[in-house]
Amino acid sequence: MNKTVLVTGATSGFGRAVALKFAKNGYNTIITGRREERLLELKNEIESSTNSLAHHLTFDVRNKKEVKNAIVSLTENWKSINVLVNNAGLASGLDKIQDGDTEDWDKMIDTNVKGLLYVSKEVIPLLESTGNGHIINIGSTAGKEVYERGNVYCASKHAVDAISKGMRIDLLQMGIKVTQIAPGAAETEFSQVRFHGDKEKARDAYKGYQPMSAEDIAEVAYYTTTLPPHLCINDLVMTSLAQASSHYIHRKP
Ligand code: NDP
Ligand code: 8X3
Repeated sequence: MNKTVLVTGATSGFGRAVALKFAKNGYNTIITGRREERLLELKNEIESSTNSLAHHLTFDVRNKKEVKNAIVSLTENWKSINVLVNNAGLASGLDKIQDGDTEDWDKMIDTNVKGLLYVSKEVIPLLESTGNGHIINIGSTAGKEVYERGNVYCASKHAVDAISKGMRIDLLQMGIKVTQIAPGAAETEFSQVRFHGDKEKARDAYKGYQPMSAEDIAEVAYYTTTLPPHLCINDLVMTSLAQASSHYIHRKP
């Protein structure tokens, strides 16, 4: 029987690539996000290009009720989840703290921290029932170091770092693996969202070096699930060769 992965934020970037990677490797996928058209398109791509099934759930991770209703709506054949990839997230704005927009702050904290918690709360019982559950939380190098203007985004990803450690401790006796993947810069829609749709600023974020791709993150996320049952990668920081830390990116002129 196929295993099942639930991926949040599957309409774009890492989440989309992760869903496709797992589907290509025989997993049925539960794909989630707010943009339903994109979920339907991805479901179609998965089912036409792999032997796996896809089921989509459209909800906003910030809305506790929507999260609960979506997970409760799963039929029995989708209720045994082996892997949860908590990926949905965003940076909104890149301002000094004194210039920050409280709307941006709410979005980041509500999505990256509270959303991850709401989804985990509903899915953990389904993971436990499989006897071999695995949670992969997508953190960031921003959860390891703080950089200028990163303030609240960095705080939200530091929270993911702490929550991942807490989950690992609390879920120990349930035998659920918890892996945090903390990527550096990767080219997705991330910077367009961060700069509120300003495509030129988004492009500049990747100028002069080769960032990672969404497929790079998907490759590594899938790898962490291929280890023997007694092994768990707890925390994995990954960057492109051009990036040494949040502060050091080697850009060619
Ligand atoms: P994208 O903007 O390409 O994708 C973000 C995904 O998150 C989309 O599918 C979006 O779906 C979903 N999402 C955002 N807000 C919500 C919400 N309220 N409810 C449900 N889904 C939501 O960015 P990435 O793929 O790059 O980002 C994925 C994760 O990786 C994020 O957590 C990000 O912080 C993290 N990250 C990104 C890095 C990068 O450089 N790209 C580096 C390190 C970490 P929809 O809008 O349809 O709801
Ligand atoms: C995204 C990477 O460097 O913009 O988490 O914080 S960075």
